[in-house]
Amino acid sequence: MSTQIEETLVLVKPDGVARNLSGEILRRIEAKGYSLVDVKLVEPDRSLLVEHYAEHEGKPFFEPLVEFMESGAILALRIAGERVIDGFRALAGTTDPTTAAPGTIRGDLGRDWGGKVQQNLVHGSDSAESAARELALWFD
Ligand code: DAT
Ligand code: MG
Repeated sequence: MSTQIEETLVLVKPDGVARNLSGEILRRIEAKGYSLVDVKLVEPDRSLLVEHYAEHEGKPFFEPLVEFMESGAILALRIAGERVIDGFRALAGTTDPTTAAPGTIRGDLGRDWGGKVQQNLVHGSDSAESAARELALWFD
């Protein structure tokens, strides 16, 4: 197991920003012991979102997902720490906020609003390769 410091991309999605949960989400990240490297509030072009979610292109939820991500401001975070990629995914909880475990961001703060699974508050990169790709997209 590596003890190297990793970096990952976290996005507070438009539902999180609109519900004023950015501070609560940041609090959990900081309380876990991860550090903030860079932070910005953005309203990205559709092309960035399509690129960001390229792995899901063609799936039935792709279009609603991109539309949702275009619906308001997003808080993009570059965070760092040992094993932060897996660690943040654990903090976030599983994809469906209705069944995500209590104690997680999605489990405590999210739910299925009108059948919209995409409204799950946060994104976190899922591997070292994704983190490098996504940080370059959002921050470089
Ligand atoms: P995660 O965000 O947990 O990495 P993912 O990469 O599989 O999940 O999917 C990206 C986003 O797409 C996810 O945060 C919410 C949405 N999504 C995934 N599966 C979905 C589904 N079956 N129906 C509706 N939205 C979905
Ligand atoms: Mg994903």
